[in-house]
Amino acid sequence: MAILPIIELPDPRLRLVSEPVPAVDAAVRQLMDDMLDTMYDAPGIGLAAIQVAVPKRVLVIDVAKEDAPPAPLCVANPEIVWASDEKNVYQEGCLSIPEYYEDVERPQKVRVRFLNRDGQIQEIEADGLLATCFQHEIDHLNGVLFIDHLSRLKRDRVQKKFVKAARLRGGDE
Ligand code: GNR
Ligand code: NI
Repeated sequence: MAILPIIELPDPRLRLVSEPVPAVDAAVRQLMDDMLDTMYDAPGIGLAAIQVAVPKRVLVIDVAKEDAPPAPLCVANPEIVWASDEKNVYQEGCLSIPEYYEDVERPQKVRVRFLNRDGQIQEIEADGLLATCFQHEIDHLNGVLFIDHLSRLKRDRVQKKFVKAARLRGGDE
């Protein structure tokens, strides 16, 4: 059990394209478990490995309501094999862009194929918040952040705010 530090904008590692894992071995399962601990601690409903500075195509999700039992999903090498034409708007946030929230439009439903924690191929048809979360996390694996789906004005404003905050904090100390 380990809570890992979460990297934040403007850390350039958030822009890396993560590498597929060759298989779900003990090390990948350990990473998934540490990511779940980190996500629940934050708290968040999803986390991509690059957010804990690991450039592998691994993510975890749990969109269960607070009063419901936990429903963790451990995902490696996900592929969106189908997306609906219908779109949905959710107010998104990101643990790597703290305290910033904005509406993002994405396909309402997606079918995702991935390797689960047992290394088996699994497919899920996700709807609503789960579909949004899968797309947000898969974006991270490709170096894409939710602010990339906003207008350039909004994105530049957020980027500048975080660059300035990092400078005041002592950026690369
Ligand atoms: O905790 C999170 N909440 C959230 C809300 C709406 C859409 C996406 C998310 S994911 C986010 C955690 C995170 O940054 N995952 O990468
Ligand atoms: Ni995020």
